[in-house]
Amino acid sequence: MKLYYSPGACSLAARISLHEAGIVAEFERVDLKAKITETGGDYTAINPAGSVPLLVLDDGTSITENVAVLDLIAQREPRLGVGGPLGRTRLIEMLSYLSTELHIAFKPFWRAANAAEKDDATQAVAKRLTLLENRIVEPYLFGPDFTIADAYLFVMLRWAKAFGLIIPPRLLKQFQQTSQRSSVQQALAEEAEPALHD
Ligand SMILES: N[C@@H](CCC(=O)N[C@@H](CS)C(=O)NCC(=O)O)C(=O)O
Repeated sequence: MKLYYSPGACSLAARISLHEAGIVAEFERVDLKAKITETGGDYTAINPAGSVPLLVLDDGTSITENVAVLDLIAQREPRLGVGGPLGRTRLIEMLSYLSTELHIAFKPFWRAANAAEKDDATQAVAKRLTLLENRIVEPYLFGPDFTIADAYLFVMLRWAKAFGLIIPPRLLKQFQQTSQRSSVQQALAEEAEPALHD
């Protein structure tokens, strides 16, 4: 497998999950502004959407979108998913919320937004973190077991810290606990480059 990534971007969730699953993968960095890969490839020819993550399977099949990439990893290593009859549904419900609500709410921080837009974004992120704070089972989103959704949440809590946003206490506990996992420490060391995102 090969993961196209940008340091500290949402693709970090896939890298953490691959390590958690014990899946050996190659990693190729993408300059998201220039849309060039570290080996000089035209990234838009590889992924027309131009975004990371992109996971290329051993047979050459490409998978885009965080929700799909993370779900694929959990299907390969069910320990990273949620058990029970509605387990996968609950997991996709959470991943979709993280992707379409929380992740999107951070977007103004990445572009040259004005102060009013950043205030609106701060409130939008806070509202979504409050919902998750009320929903987390502790210490992880679904209870004692770490899932792919925790990897995704962790990446966005890192962004929240970097932007000086307030992280509610139960989510902070999830962040601290997740930070200590060896998969996370390995992934952060591998991505120890200045950019947090694009
Ligand atoms: N819909 C995509 C969006 C992923 C996304 O926003 N990735 C960011 C990095 S966190 C990115 O690649 N931004 C640069 C761009 O979209 O051009 C997904 O959920 O995977």
